Amino acid sequence: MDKGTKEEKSHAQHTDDNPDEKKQNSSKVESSEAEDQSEMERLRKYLAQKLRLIDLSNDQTDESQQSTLRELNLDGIVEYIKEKESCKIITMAGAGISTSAGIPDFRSPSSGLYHKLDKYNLPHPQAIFELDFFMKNPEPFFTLARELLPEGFKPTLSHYFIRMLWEKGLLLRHYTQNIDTLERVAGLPPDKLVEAHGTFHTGRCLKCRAPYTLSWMKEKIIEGVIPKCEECNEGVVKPDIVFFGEMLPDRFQMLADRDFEQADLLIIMGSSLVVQPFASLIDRVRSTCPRLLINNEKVGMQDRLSRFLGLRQGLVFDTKNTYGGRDVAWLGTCDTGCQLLADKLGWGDELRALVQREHESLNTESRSNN
Ligand code: CNA
Repeated sequence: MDKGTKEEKSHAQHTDDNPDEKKQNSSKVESSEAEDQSEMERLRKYLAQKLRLIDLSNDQTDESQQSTLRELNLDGIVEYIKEKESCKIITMAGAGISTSAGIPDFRSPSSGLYHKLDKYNLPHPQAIFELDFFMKNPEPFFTLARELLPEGFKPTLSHYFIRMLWEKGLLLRHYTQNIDTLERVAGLPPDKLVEAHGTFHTGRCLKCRAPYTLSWMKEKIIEGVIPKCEECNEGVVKPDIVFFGEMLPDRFQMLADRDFEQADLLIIMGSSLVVQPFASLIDRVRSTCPRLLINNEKVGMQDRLSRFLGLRQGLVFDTKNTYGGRDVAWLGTCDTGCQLLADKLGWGDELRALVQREHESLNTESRSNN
């Protein structure tokens, strides 16, 4: 490190001493860099074409290189929202928007559910959400369901921020991986909501498909009984959440196809962006659409192969990269990030008041139910 700094310094001194030589050296470096770059670009296109990875007739590279944000930070996003007339925003969320409500996520070290499944004696952590395993042994899932049931949990500030985007006429759609129904509790209308991994709100018998309500399933789950169908007396009633190996709801595919290409801004919150096909929704917005990640950690980043092949896959936070200029990572809790964003948009007090009002009314409701 020291050596490098010394060498850089001595090189700089040498060229400073002789401006003409410096100019010559620098243009030599630039032209060889330009040659390297165009060689790389040729190689990239050749490989991409050979591997049929991209349609070069519609190569988006040039468009992608234009920066759509003046500043690659929260202020740049705020300025963009304010300047864009009726900005169409899509929000995408994961378990991280609900952890402050007391519902653990999957993958956070130590607090995530995957670190607490030892007692269930599973072949691997995901088995608890695998259909094949559930059919053979539904007990671990229902034991866990008791912890996850939308009972007494209140939506977080992040949920109310999403509702506020809707109230301000800016929300094109909210896509959630969460099954906790907190978006509904927060008052987001069903037509603005896509529950990509289904929901606890309803359930179905796996044998005869008879439908069941949340309150019916909840009663059984809280009693510690596996919910059995009262129609056919045989099948287990499974909440309508999507297990690994199951298809996502039709609504997901249908709306994703038309929403993402219309979006002016994508906000991703509280997800590790590892579960597919949800994670790759981030690549379905236009190549100029800014993407803001609000999360404890950077996730969903472009891998080296995609970068080399010039594929529009993954988030690019490195501003030096040629495909940068539209992705912003704000690292911290979702609630802090949403409040900060609301403050900068001039809606901070309104959001605080909304959360307070709604929490008070949920407290009153739960007192009168007990
Ligand atoms: P995940 O894989 O557990 O990732 C959560 C991400 O959020 C991680 O990157 C965390 O660092 C981050 N995070 C956690 N808490 C916060 C916070 N307060 N502020 C900011 N960032 C935070 O969860 P995903 O949602 O990405 O994975 C998809 C799974 C999780 C879906 O199939 C869900 O059904 C499933 N899940 C849902 C819930 C729920 O409904 N609340 C709970 C647990 C798991």
